[in-house]
Amino acid sequence: MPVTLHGPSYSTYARTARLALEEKGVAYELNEVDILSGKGHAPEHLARQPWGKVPAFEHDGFGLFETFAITRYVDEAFPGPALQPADAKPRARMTQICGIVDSYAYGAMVGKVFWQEVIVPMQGGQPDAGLIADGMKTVERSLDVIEGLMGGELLCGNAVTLADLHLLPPVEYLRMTKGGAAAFAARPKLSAWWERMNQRPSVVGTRPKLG
Ligand SMILES: N[C@@H](CCC(=O)N[C@@H](CS)C(=O)NCC(=O)O)C(=O)O
Repeated sequence: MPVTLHGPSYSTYARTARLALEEKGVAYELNEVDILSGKGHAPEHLARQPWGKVPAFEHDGFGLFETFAITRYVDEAFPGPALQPADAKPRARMTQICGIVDSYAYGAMVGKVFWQEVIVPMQGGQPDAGLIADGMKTVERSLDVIEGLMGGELLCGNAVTLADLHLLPPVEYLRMTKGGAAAFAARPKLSAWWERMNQRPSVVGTRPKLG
């Protein structure tokens, strides 16, 4: 049953899909589509993901894109520990946190704060302080809301769920920034969550190498 994930190891969304595969114990091939050099818009990738984004996923000829669809499919199609709560309320909470990451947190944490503070200087540019300040407002709100929703040692109880796997990759990049690290350290429940998640082999094994 061959499984392929198309996306570079530095992509947060691709990492979320890989975390789901690793937590389920599913063997997969990683095809490192380098979006930073424009490979996302090559015809063979556009055939998998019409917007040129990553990740895209294949299982036995079944193609899928959109990370939440991929992680739910991985959880439901393969044996291994369940990554979604069975009960309606914690399951809805999990979906809500994944939605918050998609709609608000990712864009601020990665698209604004991390990009301006880490990637722009790596490329020889000058960070835009206005974009960082704007991003930090959404980061602070996102962290407060998610910490307020936390229902156990991890985001949705004491077992790992898709909510943990969707939040962790953007948080890893956020914590590489000065303001982001301070904002994160100021949230005790999320800080303890990070320490717990950080011990998981899936998290250690998919850590991006930058630079
Ligand atoms: N809605 C998409 C978002 C994926 C996404 O934004 N991926 C980023 C990398 S982490 C990307 O491909 N960026 C390249 C681009 O926007 O052109 C999903 O859930 O898979």
